[in-house]
Amino acid sequence: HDEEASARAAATEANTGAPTIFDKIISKEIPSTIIYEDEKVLAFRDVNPQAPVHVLVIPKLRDGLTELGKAEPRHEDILGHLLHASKIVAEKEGIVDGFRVVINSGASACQSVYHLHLHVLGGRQMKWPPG
Ligand code: D5M
Repeated sequence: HDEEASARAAATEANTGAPTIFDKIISKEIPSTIIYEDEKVLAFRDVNPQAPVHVLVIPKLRDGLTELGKAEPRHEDILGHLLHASKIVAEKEGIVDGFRVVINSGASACQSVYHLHLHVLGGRQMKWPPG
């Protein structure tokens, strides 16, 4: 329970709307392994993979989307674009026949980076319910 409490505390601490590490990944100041990129989104491998395939898909422009729980009607287009980009990533990674897309929103979900991101996971049998 200590571990859970500290993950939750770190997630709360991180939720400031300040720039995140993903800005530096978008600007390529910090290297990442890019799987897919277009004018609106960037997809790159997660540094702490939870499955053989674990890719993050993010909007290049955060535009207030620190977390899914902050989504507004103006975000509908980018939200759809991110979901479709996740399918392109799954195809490119050879897991389109079985994959999972996860969005952690907020401290209770242990979100740690406050720039919306979709986790694309696959390459193994996924379990349900998730933790
Ligand atoms: O997921 C945030 C994810 O971001 C977590 O799985 C690690 C990943 N991460 C953090 N820093 C990096 C860098 N530099 N490259 C790639 N991936 C990174 P959350 O849903 O917020 O818990």
